[in-house]
Amino acid sequence: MLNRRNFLTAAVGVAAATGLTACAKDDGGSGGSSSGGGGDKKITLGFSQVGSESGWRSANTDSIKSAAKEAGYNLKFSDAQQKQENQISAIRSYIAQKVDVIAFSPVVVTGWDAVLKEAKAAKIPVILTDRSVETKDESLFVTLVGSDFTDEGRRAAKILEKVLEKAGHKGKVKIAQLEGTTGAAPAIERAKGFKEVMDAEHKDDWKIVVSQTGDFTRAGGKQVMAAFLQSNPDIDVLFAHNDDMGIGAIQAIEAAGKKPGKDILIVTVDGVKDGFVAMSEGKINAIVECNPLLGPQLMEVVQTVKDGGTVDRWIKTKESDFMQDQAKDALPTRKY
Ligand code: GYE
Repeated sequence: MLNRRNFLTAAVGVAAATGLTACAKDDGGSGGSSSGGGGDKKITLGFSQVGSESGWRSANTDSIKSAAKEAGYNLKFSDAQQKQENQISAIRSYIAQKVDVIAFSPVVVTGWDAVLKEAKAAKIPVILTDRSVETKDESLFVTLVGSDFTDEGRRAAKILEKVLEKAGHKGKVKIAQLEGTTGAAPAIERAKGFKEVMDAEHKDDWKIVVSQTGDFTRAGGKQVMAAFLQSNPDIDVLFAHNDDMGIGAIQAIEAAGKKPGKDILIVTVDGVKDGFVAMSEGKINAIVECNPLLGPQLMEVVQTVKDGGTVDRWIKTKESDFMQDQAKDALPTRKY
C-alpha cells in the first residue's frame, strides 16, 4: 500500500491523479530569485492556529514549528485563542504580507468563505490542517491534512463495547457526553460517528442522557461533569471528545466521591501523555488516538502546492485505539 509520502510523490509526478491542481502563486512576495519549477527561494508560510486549549494542541503547535524550521521555511505563526475573528484577522494579515501559502486549523466549520475568497483573489493557496470547513466552493482550499473525526466517533463506540464487556456491565447504559468546541469539526463529527454506531447497534440499551460542550479544556470538562453528576448521579459511562476534558471530569467524579474508570467508565479521544497516565492509573478505560504530529506532512504538502503540484483532497492521518491494559506499555514511547 502507498503511504502518504509516496502518494504525494506519485501524485506530483502523475498529473492524472484524482486530486486537485493547486493554484500555486506565480511569483513570490518577498524578494528573491526566479524559480523555474519553484523552490529555490525560501517559502513563507502563514499559519493560524486555533489556540492552546489542550495537550493535543500544544503537541500540534510544536510539530508545526519544528517541521517548518526543519524544512527551512519562514513561518509566520499566530494563536487565535479559540476565536474565529482572530483567525480571520490573521489570515487577512497573511494576505496583506503576500505570504506564499496560508495554512490554518479552523476553530469552527462555518463562516470562512469571505476571507478564503480574498486569499483566492490574491492567488495564495490555502491548506487546511486538522479541522475542516463547510463551503459550497471547493476551490477555496487545496486540501485538508488531518484525521477522520467521524471514524474516531465510531471507534469510540466500538471500543466502549469492549470496555463494557470487560467491566461486566450488563443491560442499560447511561452515557454522558462531553462535546468539544461547539461548531468545531471534531465536536460535530465525533458525536455523529458515535451516534451512528449507537443507533445502529445499541438502540435499545445505550442512551446519551446528558451532552454538553466543555470546549476541549480541562476546566470546561471539570465544570460540566460536576453539573452532569448533579442532574444525573447514575451515569454509567462518560464519552469525552478529548483527553483534557476527560481529565477535568475525573477531578469532578472524584470530588463527588466516585471512582473514575470503575463507577463511571471513561472513553476519550486524543491519546496525549496525560491521557495515557490517567489510563495507566485505571481512571480512563480506553482512548481513541488522534495524532497531532501533522507538521512534517503539512510542510511536504506546502512544498508540493508551491511547486504547482497535485495533492489529494484529504490527506488522512493514521491512528490506533488503546485499552487500559496497553497503557503502561505504551506510555514510555508516546511522542506527545
Ligand atoms: O482532539 C482536541 C483539540 O481538532 C483534533 O482539538 C483537534 C482537537 C483535539 O483541542 O484536544
